[in-house]
Amino acid sequence: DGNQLPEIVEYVKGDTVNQDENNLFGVAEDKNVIFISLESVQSFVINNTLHGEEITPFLNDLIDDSYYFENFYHQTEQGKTSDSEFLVENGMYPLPSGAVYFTHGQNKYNATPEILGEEGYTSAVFHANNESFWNRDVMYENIGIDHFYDVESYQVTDENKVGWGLKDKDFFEQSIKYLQALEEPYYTRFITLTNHYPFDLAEEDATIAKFDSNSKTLNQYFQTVRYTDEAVENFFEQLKIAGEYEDSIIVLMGDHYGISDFHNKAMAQYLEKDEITAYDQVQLQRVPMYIHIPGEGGKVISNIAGQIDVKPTLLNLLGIDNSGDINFGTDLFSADKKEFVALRDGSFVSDDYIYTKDQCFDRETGELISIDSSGLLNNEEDEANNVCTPIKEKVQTELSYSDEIIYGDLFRFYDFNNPE
Ligand code: GP9
Ligand code: MN
Repeated sequence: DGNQLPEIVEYVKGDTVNQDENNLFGVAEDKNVIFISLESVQSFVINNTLHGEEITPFLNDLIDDSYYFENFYHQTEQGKTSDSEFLVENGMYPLPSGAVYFTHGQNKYNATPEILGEEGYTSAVFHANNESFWNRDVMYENIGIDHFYDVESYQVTDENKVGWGLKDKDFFEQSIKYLQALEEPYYTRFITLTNHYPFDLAEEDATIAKFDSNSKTLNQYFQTVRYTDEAVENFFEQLKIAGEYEDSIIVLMGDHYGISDFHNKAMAQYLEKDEITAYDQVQLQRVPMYIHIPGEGGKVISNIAGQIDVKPTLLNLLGIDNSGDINFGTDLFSADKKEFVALRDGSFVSDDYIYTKDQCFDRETGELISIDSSGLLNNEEDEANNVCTPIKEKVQTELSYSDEIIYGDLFRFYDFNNPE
């Protein structure tokens, strides 16, 4: 019956957004959007080296003429790539377990493609996998994505596939003709695939040597990340040649981690640390996030942020009034950002603290501040004991509001065109 909705609406209004405080509102009005979802790319490879070589030379250079968010976290759970898509399109959290794309693919949403559709945009997703993977065919139709170029749209041969399917370079090359044929302005998402576990790559495609550790997974990861970096570089060139570059804003985002905590020993070896602590584990959930706007300079932004923030950010850049929307993000360019980034397991990052697994750390130093009441140790200093608790409670409230909307399909009871 939507009984909880007024409370949630109040919360969202009081706690989020603010297009007025954003001086980039409308800078990309009527521009195309090309969103590149970088499979399993984590931030630790950016501006980092292996065997003395840059791992991602193109993505490193791209920082110079993009807005680059260096403390941007993925917020996905079991729905992996589909969870990241859900976050980006809706500014809501995916579910604590299962994949919302499967379990609630037919809910009412107010997703970015629907909003942009009303503004005259054509939307499309490009991804060389079966359309039903993650129930995408159902969800995409529901949220107003006009075209889905799935595996059927691509020529996949023994030569141009590896691991999960079509190699990223071939994927981008074969996509260009479809992109060019789209009516403008368009809102598109390209989902890469080569840098997917188990990170297999043909010898001749590898342009950096493997890492040497007890983890075959991490050893190979650097090679497929490098391959994706090159594929994106080629894609930028092709976009320029095809005349699709100048009128488009290009967003690049890592979808989720690629290297799980199972590989922490090897990860510690790579990062030259004694061990990967719970604090490090949270920091490893950072994924690269770029917003490239033609004619706008570059800037590295250090504010804490997450995938939940993408929707209001994009709508504001495109100059679309979204003040009546219900989402849990804040514009990445707003001076007045939310005080926390919630990870889906209840861990959070705030300006000052990182909380995870009942432990509260200083965000800057990684020092353990306390272990809270439900933890194993008793801390002498009660006050220090509690610094994370008030934020932890807000995080719980926010996650459960988002879940309630999804479980109750509450947007059935909300008129986005006439918000109260
Ligand atoms: C599959 C691709 C990768 O279509 O999105 O899936 P993932 O396992 O990362 O969710
Ligand atoms: Mn993925």
